Amino acid sequence: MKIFGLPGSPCTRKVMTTLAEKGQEAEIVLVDVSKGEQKAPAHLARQPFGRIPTLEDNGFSLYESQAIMRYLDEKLPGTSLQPKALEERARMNQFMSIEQSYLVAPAVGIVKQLLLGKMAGREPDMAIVEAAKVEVAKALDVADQALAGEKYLAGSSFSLADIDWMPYVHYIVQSGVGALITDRPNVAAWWQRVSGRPSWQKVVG
Ligand SMILES: N[C@@H](CCC(=O)N[C@@H](CS)C(=O)NCC(=O)O)C(=O)O
Repeated sequence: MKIFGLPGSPCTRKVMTTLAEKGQEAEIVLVDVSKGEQKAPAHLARQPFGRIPTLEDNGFSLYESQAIMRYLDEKLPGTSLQPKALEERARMNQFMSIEQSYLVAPAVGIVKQLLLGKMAGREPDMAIVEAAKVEVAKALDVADQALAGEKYLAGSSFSLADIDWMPYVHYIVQSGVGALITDRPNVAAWWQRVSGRPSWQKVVG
């Protein structure tokens, strides 16, 4: 199995964490987004939108990180990362959709201003940061409510929904606005719980 991606990218990390949960590894073929390699013809042939990651498995090629996560979970042996109970599975899907629809864009806004911008020596645009924080807070409030009395986003079991949220929560903390997490006690407890998992430690370590 090959993953065309970048180990530090959130979407690549989702796939790597899923693999680690299954006790598996794949070869990472670097696609360096800082050099624009995701827009090169060779990669566009794998991912027509010019994004990472893409999975290649024995001649089968698949992009979109959530689709890859589901494929790997269903293909590989080991504990399922998709709850059997219909309601929990539906809630897992709901939280994966929330991540794509409401969390990613503002989280990327924060990361670009506070983390990547800083690394490039640029002053952050705090108006963008503040607007993005409002949107991230909305998604985190929803998660905080769902996590009241539950250990994981889907309910009682760790699932693909948790893996899906972890990379951006990690980068929110890394961006210096970790109060967004620690101010929400259920999200904070969840983050402690999931970020200590060996799979995640392997991926970020
Ligand atoms: N919905 C896609 C999003 C992919 C995506 O946006 N990947 C980012 C890295 S996490 C990327 O390729 N960024 C470079 C770019 O936008 O050109 C997925 O989950 O695979």
